[in-house]
Amino acid sequence: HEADAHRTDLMTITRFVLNEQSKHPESRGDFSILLSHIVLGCKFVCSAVNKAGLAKLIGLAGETNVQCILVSEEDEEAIFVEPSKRGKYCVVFDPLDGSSNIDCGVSIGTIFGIYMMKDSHEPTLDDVLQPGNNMLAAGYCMYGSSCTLVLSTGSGVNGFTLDPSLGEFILTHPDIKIPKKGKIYSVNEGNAKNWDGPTAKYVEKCKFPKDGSSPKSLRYIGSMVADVHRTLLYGGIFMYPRDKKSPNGKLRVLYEVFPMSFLMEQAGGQSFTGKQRALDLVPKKIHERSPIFLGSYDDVEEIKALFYAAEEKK
Ligand code: P6P
Repeated sequence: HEADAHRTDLMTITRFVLNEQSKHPESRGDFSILLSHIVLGCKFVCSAVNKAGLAKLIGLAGETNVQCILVSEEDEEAIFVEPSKRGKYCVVFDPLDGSSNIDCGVSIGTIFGIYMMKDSHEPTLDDVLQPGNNMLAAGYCMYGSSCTLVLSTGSGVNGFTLDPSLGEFILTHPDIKIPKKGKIYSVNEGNAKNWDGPTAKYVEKCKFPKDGSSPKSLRYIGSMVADVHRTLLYGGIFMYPRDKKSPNGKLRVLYEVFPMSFLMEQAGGQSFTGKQRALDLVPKKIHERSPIFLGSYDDVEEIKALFYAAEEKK
């Protein structure tokens, strides 16, 4: 039967990654091996998180390392892989973003980005202090009612859902495109007292539109992966602005802002820091923060206009 035929022709993330690799005949497969290790890590975290409380996550010691530098939100210093196991890629990641939400069952996630080393000599921090434009791939895995992995390797965005009976991620959201405009704004209104002018003006516009349109809905989960995933699928804007207490906002450039900005642009949206296109940022420190406004193209365009108008008045 037609339905059964589809069931046997499952597009798994493994097949998807290998299909991508076949588009680069010169590649030796290191990138596919790296992605498959990241996918394995996400499956491991998914099973641990689903045990309603994290057992101590022991490291997944991979035999063949194909990366040379690892930057994790959990580690103050970058991790340099030992020379014998060194590859040509660098991975920046937040292994469990939003982990303060675990106890109340709110969706949390892993966020990652992949760079190619600048040159194949001794790796240095410069290999990860690259602009977001240089990222080769980015993605997140959301641990919620289902385990969903959203990935881009530079030619669009695809979503995969873990089928626990197979232990495989199956392609469920092919070629995700974010709606050009949305009806949702997502920000922690509790910081409103300390917002800068353009942010306050934009949120005011969302709540009391002057053009007679209906107000936007506020949705804020306080877990970046969940807020961004909803924004990607339903449209709208997600913001973590700067404020008087945190002049660079709260979210980290390398493993929160860049990967989510990469995905948004690949899905037809955009991502802005209040000053510039987020992916144009060049980080100077591995745990640097930046304000962020990302989501539907037209919604971000509106807040950009308010920031640029405020610049002009200075
Ligand atoms: P606030 C979670 O702690 C996190 O890093 C992101 O996942 C989330 O978007 C943000 O912080 C929430 O921060 O200040 O609104 O609680």
